[in-house]
Amino acid sequence: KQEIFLKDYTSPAFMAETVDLLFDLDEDTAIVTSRVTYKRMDSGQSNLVLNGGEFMKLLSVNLDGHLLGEDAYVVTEETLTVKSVPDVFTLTIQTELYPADNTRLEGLYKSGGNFCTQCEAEGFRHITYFPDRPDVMAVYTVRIEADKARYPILLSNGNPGKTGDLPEGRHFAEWYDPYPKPSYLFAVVAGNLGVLSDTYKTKSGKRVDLNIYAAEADLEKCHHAMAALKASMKWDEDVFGLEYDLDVYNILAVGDFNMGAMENKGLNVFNTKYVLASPETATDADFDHVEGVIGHEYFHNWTGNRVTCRDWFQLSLKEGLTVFRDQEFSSDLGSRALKRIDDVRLLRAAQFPEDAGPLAHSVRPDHYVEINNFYTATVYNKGAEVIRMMHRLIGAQAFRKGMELYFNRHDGQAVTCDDFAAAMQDSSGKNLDQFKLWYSQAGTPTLTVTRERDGGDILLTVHQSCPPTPGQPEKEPNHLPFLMGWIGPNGEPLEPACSNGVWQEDGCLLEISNSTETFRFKDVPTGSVPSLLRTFTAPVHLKHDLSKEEKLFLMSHDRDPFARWDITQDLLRVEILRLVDSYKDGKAQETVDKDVLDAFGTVLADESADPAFIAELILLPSENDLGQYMDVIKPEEIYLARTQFISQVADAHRDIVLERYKKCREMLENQAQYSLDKNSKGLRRLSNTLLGFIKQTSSGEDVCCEHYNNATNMTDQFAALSVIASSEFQCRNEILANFYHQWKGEDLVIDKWFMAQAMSRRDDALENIVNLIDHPDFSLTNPNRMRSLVMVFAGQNQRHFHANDGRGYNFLAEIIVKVDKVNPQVAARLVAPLGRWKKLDPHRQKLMKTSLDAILNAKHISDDVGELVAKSLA
Ligand code: B3K
Ligand code: ZN
Repeated sequence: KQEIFLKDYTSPAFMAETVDLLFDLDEDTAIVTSRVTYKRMDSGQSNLVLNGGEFMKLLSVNLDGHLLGEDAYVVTEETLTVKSVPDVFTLTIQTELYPADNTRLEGLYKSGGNFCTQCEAEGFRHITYFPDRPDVMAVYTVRIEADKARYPILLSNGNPGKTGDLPEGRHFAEWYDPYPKPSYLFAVVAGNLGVLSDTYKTKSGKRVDLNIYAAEADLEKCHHAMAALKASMKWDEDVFGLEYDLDVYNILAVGDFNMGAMENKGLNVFNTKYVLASPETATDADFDHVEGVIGHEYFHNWTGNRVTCRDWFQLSLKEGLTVFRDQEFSSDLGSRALKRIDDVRLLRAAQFPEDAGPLAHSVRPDHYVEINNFYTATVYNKGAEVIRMMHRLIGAQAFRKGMELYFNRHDGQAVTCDDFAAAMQDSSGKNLDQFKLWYSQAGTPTLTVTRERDGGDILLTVHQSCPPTPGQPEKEPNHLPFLMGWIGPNGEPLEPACSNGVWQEDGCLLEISNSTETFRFKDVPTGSVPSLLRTFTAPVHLKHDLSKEEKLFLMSHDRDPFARWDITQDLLRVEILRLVDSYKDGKAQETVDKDVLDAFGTVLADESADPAFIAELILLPSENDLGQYMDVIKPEEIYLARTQFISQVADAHRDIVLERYKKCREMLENQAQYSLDKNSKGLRRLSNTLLGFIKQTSSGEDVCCEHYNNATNMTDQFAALSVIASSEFQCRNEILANFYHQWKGEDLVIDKWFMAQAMSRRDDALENIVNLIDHPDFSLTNPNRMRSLVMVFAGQNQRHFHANDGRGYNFLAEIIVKVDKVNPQVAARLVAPLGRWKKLDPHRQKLMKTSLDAILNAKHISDDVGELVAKSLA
């Protein structure tokens, strides 16, 4: 495949106006008849060029009722060119597809015996020949025909139309979607499925039928998703005034799916992982993810579907904005501070390393080979941060007005990130020209904050810089909001006047646009401490000159929960890294600082705060996180130092830890039943986090095994399983076996069984992980299963992935080559960890590059994997 460039964009030469599709489904094959009306847009183009794919067979081409001979068109592996077409015409094409053989899970495929589709980004071209690009928007009518007993449920986008019986035990259903849409939002489903139904009444009084389709046995696990859907519909009405626009909203849950879910108009297709949830089989975090993803796909109905992307370079137009919307939705439904902590953790864990490595790209990339490689943390999560910064810079009211303006201007269109920014600029009057650098410039900026006293005032200087990224050696300064506060010497919040900052409800907003900016805070008493980058108002690395004492002070006095969490992470990170640095001859020469230990004790004993928040405070930075702050990552030392830190805390505060744990458990046991309310979730979260410390004490084995044995829900059971799987406990093997037998057949839970082992830091873990590939329940073709072992290992088990003999790298490289044959999109997702070699020592660098070379040299690697491996080696 050729690299394509944003600068080469040209508008479509032909528009498709109406699309009529007939799906004639058999057990293994499908015949698709597509009848499309086209209109010439560019008089310079006499031929119609359509996209296609190598996995379908062209049966016939018919123009305005005339069957075309083979001299009238040209077929290549990727295109169909119809020569010298009129200005307006109807083209009817028949193709034959083989969904049962489709392991790429793109286009039309089968999962669990049912037919479903995945068309974003370029799957529609594997169904029929079509201008498969998002700026070609058409109105679709669909008719599906299939065996009635095998496939009683027949679905597509939009509103239902006629249904009826056909000869030979077959039946049909028709669907009509009145909203013009790009082909990537097309979907069709045929299957034997159960359904959970409900209704929603929109704010203008329209009744919408809601259906979640899943395997009959899974229907009882769909209630949480249904509640989340209704809450999403209500939230979008309340917060943005946006109402649902069809008579039905259908969701299908499938077990084989490349990503989380897909927002097809009126017919979302979901990975079962983000629909099914019951207390016995799903953790509290899983419940939250279901809610978040259901919200995300629903919110796409306006941000993505009604207004879509002009081209795939603009992907963040819909994804960044929709992630921002789902984050706000979850914040409003749950706790804003906890949600922000989660989101920032994810940004730092997934996006910062991407931005610092060979695959760094801007939020709006300007070139690509395979668009599926750009559904990244940068486009999604940094993209959401860009929207969040706009929201902060112009304010919530202007943002809402800007959204209205955006829909007024662009409903039914395919537009660009510039169009979105223009709506925000026009609604607020704020110039966003410099701000838009966030779309085009890759890399995470570093902000360095220093303080200087000038009489009674403090001069606070913020300096910004951004490292080079591939193709972008020099960076311009960014425009960003920087929220901060002050805590006075007695621990009370202060609001000193600021020369060029504006005090808002949650702090003083500084606007930064130059590489160095100084702010004067008037009359700041000696001993006051600044609370910096509150709520993480910009996706940056923050460097500051706060002393350990000042951090400890903020830890106990800052009332802003996010800032309190972040400074605690900072303190812990610095302390653990000090231990890492002190490693010599396999031993740390240092022990944990007494003040840090004491502060930890104070947090543990704090009964006034929300237990979930305490859990966040005591959850140490991950091994991956710590590595990002080192010039050269030392995986083994990081693992040892972090474990040493946990042991010392557990030693120093043994009684508080155990007591706190017991109290949480007692409070939970006193509840009549499992509940998803904030308090119960918090108590589970805290007690489960404490298990990690208890593990390191002499009563560790007893408490952890008892926790496992007493568990009545997956949150507790999985927390204990994870700790035990990574331990040397006697009970380990028995409990792993027990879990497996209890849950055999529950796919999403068996995924967790693989996951727990993939995360194990035991000395023999790598061997075990390699052996699990041969486990009868392991599968390379089911993305969830494959990821639960391989992705979790490579992404989260730094100690063993970076095994000094290169076994971790080899293992991953071999799997990538194997998966690539089955499903290139999913294989490509595994490449990133191997590409981060610049951060390792020369020995490991060499091993990693050898593994990357091995992939490149394998026979027939896909463009998906090829693009990322080549970039990773550069
Ligand atoms: N838009 C889809 C992702 C499609 C990925 C294609 N490789 C899900 C989402 O972001 O809502
Ligand atoms: Zn999305």
